[in-house]
Amino acid sequence: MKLYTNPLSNNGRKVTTVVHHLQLQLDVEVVDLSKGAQRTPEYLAINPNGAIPALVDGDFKLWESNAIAAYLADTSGDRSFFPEGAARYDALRWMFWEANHWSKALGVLNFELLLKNMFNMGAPDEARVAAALNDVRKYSRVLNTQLTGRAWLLGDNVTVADFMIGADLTYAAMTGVPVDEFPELARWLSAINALPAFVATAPRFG
Ligand SMILES: N[C@@H](CCC(=O)N[C@@H](CS)C(=O)NCC(=O)O)C(=O)O
Repeated sequence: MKLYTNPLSNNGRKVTTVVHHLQLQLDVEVVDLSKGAQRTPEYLAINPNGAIPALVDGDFKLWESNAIAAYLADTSGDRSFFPEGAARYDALRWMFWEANHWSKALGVLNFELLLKNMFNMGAPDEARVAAALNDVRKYSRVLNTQLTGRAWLLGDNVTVADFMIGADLTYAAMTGVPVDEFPELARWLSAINALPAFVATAPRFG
């Protein structure tokens, strides 16, 4: 199996944390997004969206970070990390929520407050930042409620859904995500960041 990713990407980290947690052996190729390696014809044949992460397992090509994470979690057979039955749909519910709401709101903050500066793309659009912060607060409230009385998102065991939602917060401190306004979310994020998979995949600059 081969994973195409980039160590600075949240979406990449969603998968590399899973790889680390499940101790999977696979080849990893870093796609240099700053040089446009995601838009070469060879890479577009793997992911026509021109984005990382992507996974190749024999003839099977898979893109979308949540789908890759679910595939790896399922094929690993770890039923605590990716449960069966109704709990699986509970995990998937949170993963769809992550893709549709959580990652989008946080993605605006990452773009406006980090990427624009990194790539000399001008000043942050303050109106977009304010709107995204509104959304982040709205969704943080949802998470805070869900985490009240639960160690992890689904209960006693950490699951792939925690990993997806947690990896989106990679740059939370740098972008001023108001995690401390939500005590259960803050408690959970500390626990996520202390997991060996998250320690090992924390982005390193320079
Ligand atoms: N929904 C996709 C998003 C993938 C994505 O946007 N990846 C970014 C890095 S975080 C990327 O490769 N961007 C390259 C580009 O847009 O040129 C997923 O979850 O995998």
